[in-house]
Amino acid sequence: MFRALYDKIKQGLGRTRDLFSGLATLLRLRGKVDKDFLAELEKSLYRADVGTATTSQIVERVRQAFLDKEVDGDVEVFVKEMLREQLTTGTGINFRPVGPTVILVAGVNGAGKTTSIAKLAYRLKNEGKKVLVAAGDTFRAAAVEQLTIWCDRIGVDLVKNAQGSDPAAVAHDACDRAKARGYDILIVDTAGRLHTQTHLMRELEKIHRVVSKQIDGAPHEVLLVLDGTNGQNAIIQAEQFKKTVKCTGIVLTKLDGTAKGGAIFAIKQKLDLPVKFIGIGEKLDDLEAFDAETYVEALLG
Ligand SMILES: Nc1nc2c(ncn2[C@@H]2O[C@H](COP(=O)(O)OP(=O)(O)OP(=O)(O)O)[C@@H](O)[C@H]2O)c(=O)[nH]1
Ligand SMILES: [Mg+2]
Repeated sequence: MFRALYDKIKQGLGRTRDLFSGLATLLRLRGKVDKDFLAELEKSLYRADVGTATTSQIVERVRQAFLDKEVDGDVEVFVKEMLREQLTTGTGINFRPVGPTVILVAGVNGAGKTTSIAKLAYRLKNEGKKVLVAAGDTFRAAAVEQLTIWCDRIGVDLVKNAQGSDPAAVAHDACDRAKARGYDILIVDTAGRLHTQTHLMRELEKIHRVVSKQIDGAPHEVLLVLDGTNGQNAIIQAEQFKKTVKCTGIVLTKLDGTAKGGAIFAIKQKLDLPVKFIGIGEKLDDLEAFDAETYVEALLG
């Protein structure tokens, strides 16, 4: 089971792995750690898109620990360990012991919010949870229909209203229903928005507020969906989102279609939010709980 998951993530990260292959090869060399080695290490970390801060930190620590020493695989272990340490392993969803756990999902247009919600609903349903979804994107034409198709396919219930209606009202109704009918999970979709669109950011705050009045401690999770193909450019957007709503974690999507998976290190460092899930494809089972050790092993193993 673990092996199958590892292979799947490894395959999903294929293009990023290509970018990390220089680093992987370097770490497997045996001999003395000298200035050339350190320069090469710096170059390959940088090329792998892990970000300047992480790169300098790793190079410096390797220099301190290994300069002029003969090494035999220990640098490889050391660097992998440091990369792992940079990433907090996602704790997954923090479930409430009683009553519905509310998960609000936000992000810019096309980041992969709705698809990730479908994948998450599918995953949670398979774990035996009673899942309700709220079609809080009443803005984009066909958004409700897209979510309806997904929910029908998965077999989970959906609360929706007409396009153009108030998304906070949809969230409100969904909370009522989740409480009344004993759902374990309520996942609220939202329209894509840019942090520069003040009215839409206000709307997101409103959804947040309405949900918090309906259910104790809600939203229990606010997942920010970031498009992995944007690499480190996703960071600025995320910083702005964080200012408007308190986020609890990140879903990093589309890692299967990009070589920019190394940006996860910079994302974690700059945002100080755990990556909770990664998207590695368009199918329902292409969302994986993020695990730092598996990720680093998949990049360099
Ligand atoms: N390859 C790949 N494609 C993905 C992944 N996640 C989402 N997509 C695709 O990205 C596109 C946009 O996904 P949506 O889920 O509609 O994105 P959204 O954030 O809800 O978009 P808006 O509601 O318009 O803001 C779709 O074509 C998805 O199939 C992923 O992990 N891998
Ligand atoms: Mg959507």
